[in-house]
Amino acid sequence: MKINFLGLPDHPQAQVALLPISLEVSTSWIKGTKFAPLEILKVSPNLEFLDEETYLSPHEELGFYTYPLEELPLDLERALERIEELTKEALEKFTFPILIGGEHTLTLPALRAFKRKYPSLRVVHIDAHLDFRETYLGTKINHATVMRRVFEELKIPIFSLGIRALSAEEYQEMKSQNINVVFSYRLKREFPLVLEEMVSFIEDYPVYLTLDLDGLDPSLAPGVGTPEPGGLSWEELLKILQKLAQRNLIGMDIVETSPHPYYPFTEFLVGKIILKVTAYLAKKRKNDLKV
Ligand SMILES: [Mn+2]
Repeated sequence: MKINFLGLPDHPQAQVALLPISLEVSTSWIKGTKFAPLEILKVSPNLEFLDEETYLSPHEELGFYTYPLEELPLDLERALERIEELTKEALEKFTFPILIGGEHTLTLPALRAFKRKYPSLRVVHIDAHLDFRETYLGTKINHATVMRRVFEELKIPIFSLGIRALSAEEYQEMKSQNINVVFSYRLKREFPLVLEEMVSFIEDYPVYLTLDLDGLDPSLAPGVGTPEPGGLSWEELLKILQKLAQRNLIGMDIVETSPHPYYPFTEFLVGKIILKVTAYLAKKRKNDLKV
């Protein structure tokens, strides 16, 4: 099945690839991330295509190509292989892939593909949870261990923001590995400083953003499986996206949306995030051309 983002035909010179990834194997509480990509694409034609801040329309400036929705294999290993293969293909054909999840586990196979193209890449991770457990419910690869696997297997430096639900054990482990963790309460108190720290972490390295929607405040993104109060505001998220887009952002994922049966707040929000980040990238490209 193919449903295009914004309801527009694929742009013949698209630079942005949207990959709907209906992965749901290990969700711990409210189910539904499997249906999120379809629901996000379905609501997206109701968004305005012009970004008011940059006054640019990313579908014209960069162009979108939406991958068809496909059923993933039920076996986790095979599903992860398929996600890696799709990401690899998107990286060959497009300059900016965005994976639309689906559960957070998909970040591991996505980054396996990104790491081959960008060996020096760094990851910015927005999440309420550290996702840094060694194992969870007896398995090593799932939404609660995914950042640990990214760090151990792929050796990718991580900067985590918005954290406010964790176990002492995973936090100690992250600290001992010198991983940057910014708790949400500190982000709120010292936001300009936190932004500076993030920028000095990414420097000019290729940077990938993994955005778990529960990193945002549930008043903004209620459609998640494990809502935690005290998350990032819309304005804080936009500042972070702007900073990343001004540097060397090369791809991202937006994961853990769990569609609400009656109110598609969170599905709209994901569409808006895609428009915002691509508008910022389009703006940067225009500025670069001017220099
Ligand atoms: Mn997560």
